[in-house]
Amino acid sequence: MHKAAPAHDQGDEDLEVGRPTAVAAGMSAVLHSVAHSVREMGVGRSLTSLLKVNQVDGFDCPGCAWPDPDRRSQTEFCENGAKAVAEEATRRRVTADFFARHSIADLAGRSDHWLGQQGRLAEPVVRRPGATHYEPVTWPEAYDLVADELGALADPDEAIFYTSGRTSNEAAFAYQLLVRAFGTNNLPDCSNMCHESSGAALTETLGIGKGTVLLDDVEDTDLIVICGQNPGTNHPRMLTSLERAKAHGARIVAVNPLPEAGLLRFKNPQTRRGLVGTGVELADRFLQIRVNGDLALFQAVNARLIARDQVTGDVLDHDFIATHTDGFDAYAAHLADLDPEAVRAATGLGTTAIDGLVDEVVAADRIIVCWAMGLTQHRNSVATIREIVNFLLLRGNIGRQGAGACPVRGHSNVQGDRTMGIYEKPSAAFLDRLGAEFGFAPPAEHGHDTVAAIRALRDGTARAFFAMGGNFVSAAPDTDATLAALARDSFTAHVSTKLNRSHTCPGEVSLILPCRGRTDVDPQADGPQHVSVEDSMGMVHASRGHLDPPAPDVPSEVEVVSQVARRLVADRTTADWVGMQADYGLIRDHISRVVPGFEDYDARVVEGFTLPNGPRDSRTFATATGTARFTVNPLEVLTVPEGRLLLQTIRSHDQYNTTIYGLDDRYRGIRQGRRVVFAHPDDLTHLGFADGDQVDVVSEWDDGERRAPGFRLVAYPAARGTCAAYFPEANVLVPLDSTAEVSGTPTSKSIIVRFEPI
Ligand SMILES: Nc1nc2c(c(=O)[nH]1)N[C@H]1C(S)=C(S)[C@@H](COP(=O)(O)OP(=O)(O)OC[C@H]3O[C@@H](n4cnc5c(=O)[nH]c(N)nc54)[C@H](O)[C@@H]3O)O[C@H]1N2
Ligand SMILES: Nc1nc2c(c(=O)[nH]1)N[C@H]1C(S)=C(S)[C@@H](COP(=O)(O)OP(=O)(O)OC[C@H]3O[C@@H](n4cnc5c(=O)[nH]c(N)nc54)[C@H](O)[C@@H]3O)O[C@H]1N2
Ligand SMILES: [Mo]
Repeated sequence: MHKAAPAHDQGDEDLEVGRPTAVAAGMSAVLHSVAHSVREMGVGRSLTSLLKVNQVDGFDCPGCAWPDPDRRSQTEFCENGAKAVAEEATRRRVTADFFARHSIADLAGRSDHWLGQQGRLAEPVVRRPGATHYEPVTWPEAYDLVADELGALADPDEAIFYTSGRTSNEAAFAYQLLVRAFGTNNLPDCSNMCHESSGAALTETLGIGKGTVLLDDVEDTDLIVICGQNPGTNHPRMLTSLERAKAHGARIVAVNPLPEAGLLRFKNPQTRRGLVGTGVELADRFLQIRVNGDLALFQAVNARLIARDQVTGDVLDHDFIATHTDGFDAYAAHLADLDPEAVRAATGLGTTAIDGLVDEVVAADRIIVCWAMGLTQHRNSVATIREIVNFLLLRGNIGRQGAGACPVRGHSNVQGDRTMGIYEKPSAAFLDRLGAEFGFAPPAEHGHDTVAAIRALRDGTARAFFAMGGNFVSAAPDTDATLAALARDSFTAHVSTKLNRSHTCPGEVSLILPCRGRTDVDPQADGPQHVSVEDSMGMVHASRGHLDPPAPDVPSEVEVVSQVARRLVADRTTADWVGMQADYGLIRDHISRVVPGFEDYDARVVEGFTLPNGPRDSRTFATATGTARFTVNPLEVLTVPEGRLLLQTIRSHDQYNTTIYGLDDRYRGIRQGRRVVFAHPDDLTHLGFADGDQVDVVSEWDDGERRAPGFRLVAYPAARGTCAAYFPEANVLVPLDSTAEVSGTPTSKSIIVRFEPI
């Protein structure tokens, strides 16, 4: 049995549980964002930064990847975007004397919330072998140490290079070049835990691992189906688009095990009516699905569409199917055997609910399906997303105005990082172009994704860990296993803006390298630099920071990469690392020759541009057959043994992944605490518990049990048989080996658990 004690200041003595709300945003969101910003940044810095968010001459919001509208309002941000900005632009500083006061053991006992609150990292620090504390180090010494430690490895594949999704295109491209020049494709990223399942399913069936819609499509369509996503908290600006879609006559169907506030009703804080009125009803129909039921739901819908077409002949888009797809006959034959009992068991939905959705679908000429983590973090996630593609193909909902697939990305540049080559399985074509551009032979063998990287560290086949952002330890599954794996490292280095749990389990030699973020100015030898990012819909634009950095000598991410590269791989490629650091335009020039769709990048990025997208632009599909592909996906119902529930892990309204802004989850009625489990009152009764009980949550897996101690049960209108707890507190429960088929994503949304009274 693995056991994790809660961090010592993480007690939830003040926890209050109230009623959930059914409406998102409105005046309270404005007040919350202003209060939070002023507390962290002060009035002046708040104004300078918030007025520059998502403006043409400003910076891209470091919050989510939802695109910016063309005509931006003066305040193109949301409550949670404002919190993301304040988190980075805070005036608090973590300097070397902080690390003198706090030993590593002390830091390891602190909560994620406390760690993040200490402020921006301002000085590089090192932990030397056997030391109990981090101590100051000069920048040149720090870079030398990185080069010496990595250079001393017997094999480049012994190093892991992680990336989170805030890194700019320029930094990401330079970083992957450094890593490949060093000699490995060990480039796991947060995407492995996020939309990898979407990328895998869409690449196979549509020939591109990205969505096929633009903002205009979402705002002018007939039906939007939103599955496994909580936009009111995680993509609040999407609610504005949904409101516009409704104004144009669209209908919205929400598919979710929880009645999330933002899906049900929205008061747009950017309009007067939204500030004072009752807001608009968003979802016209809510299907409260059982966790992991979506594959069955889409199969049931698709089977009904095919059956209705057999009667009327006008439900399916026969021309589209004949011209642009393959595999329809096998698919239709497979669905003919669909077992209604299996559908009911998997979805928890009755036939009326499913028939109702089918009626909506048949009435809608143009349909968009949006999804996020509720679909991607299950064992059958790739199959589920393939099934959504089947659904879209049946009625020709790809490559038409107002129709298509819309995986809604998380981190603000996670899609761009992948486009730039942050990928452990790069294509041969990409490597060929990269090698030709820089006169070297990149390694061809595929590298480790996140889970494989943890295994390699655990087994000792990898010994060094370098992170470009993120918080690997708290984001990864199986926290105790990940902590133990990282602690075996001979060397770790984290390029970070804020202190986090990953810094508290150093390798033998360990560095924390502070860096500049989106909001900071970035002066280099050739003048002030801007970077660029790609949003969830493949639109690329520039981002310029305006604020003073935490300390004058804190480098940009590009500078860190360039300094390490000059010491580690200077003679291995033709890259001019000094020149690229002085002028990021040079990096963009390289990108324009290596990455398709980025021609004339440096000039075009000023205005911004949209990347080409075959399925969307011209119904061309770069798949194995050159057509869009129907796929047959076996339906296996995830059965939960008696006395157990299916746990999903979610974000509160007051966090950004592992960064905890505060301890409230306003829309779900939670205040001043995070160790809660939401479950249906009848399920609690059935299991012999009641609202308010304190329990340990225990997950069950082939290799044994895992325990998350000290949670309060909250009676909540969750789908029957399911429950929910917050990420990252519940990550100890996610078994390392429980991953999605094909994509390898940890199954953070379907974990079998039981409760034990304490
Ligand atoms: N403020 C804020 N913004 C963020 C983030 C943040 O932490 N804070 N994180 C960013 C990142 S990296 C990402 S990836 C996104 C995440 O955005 P979301 O995917 O919205 O985030 P989660 O909280 O994981 O929510 C998952 C949703 O799916 C539902 N769900 C769970 N299981 C199932 C299922 O089996 N079927 C269906 N249909 N629904 C299910 C849950 O009830 C919940 O509503 O947000 C990004 N934006
Ligand atoms: N159980 C469970 N686990 C999950 C999920 C879940 O839903 N459930 N979601 C998964 C998902 S979708 C994701 S995307 C991952 C997130 O995994 P990560 O991206 O690794 O985690 P974050 O919490 O976003 O990383 C926060 C840290 O990034 C650093 N940082 C912030 N901005 C910058 C910057 O501009 N530059 C640099 N260099 N550093 C910066 C700060 O030091 C901060 O502490 O977690 C995954 N883990
Ligand atoms: Mo994510």
